[in-house]
Amino acid sequence: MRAVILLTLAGTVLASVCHAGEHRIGMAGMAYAPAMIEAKVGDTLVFVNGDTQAHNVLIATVGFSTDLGKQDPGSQTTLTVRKSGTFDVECAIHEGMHARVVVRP
Ligand SMILES: [Cu+2]
Repeated sequence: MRAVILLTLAGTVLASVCHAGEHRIGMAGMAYAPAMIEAKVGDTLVFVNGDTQAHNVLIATVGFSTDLGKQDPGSQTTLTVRKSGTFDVECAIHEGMHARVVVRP
């Protein structure tokens, strides 16, 4: 019984660590993966360029607009979301690269 309780507690702690509010988004093959991200206010998006070419994170949605600049292969950039809403991420270098982020309160 005690072991079950301890395992449950450990699971709860692990779960809270895993849900610490970080979302990793890969950039490779002309795509963000995942391309649909659900986050909460205060969460951090980590864009990881695992490709052999540079990419970019450009947000043109009103109220969320930002440009994280050219991102070289092997590098990562972070963006902490400060308010709820939905915005689109695009790569300024490659026209077809898109992702959508839904931020809940
Ligand atoms: Cu790109």
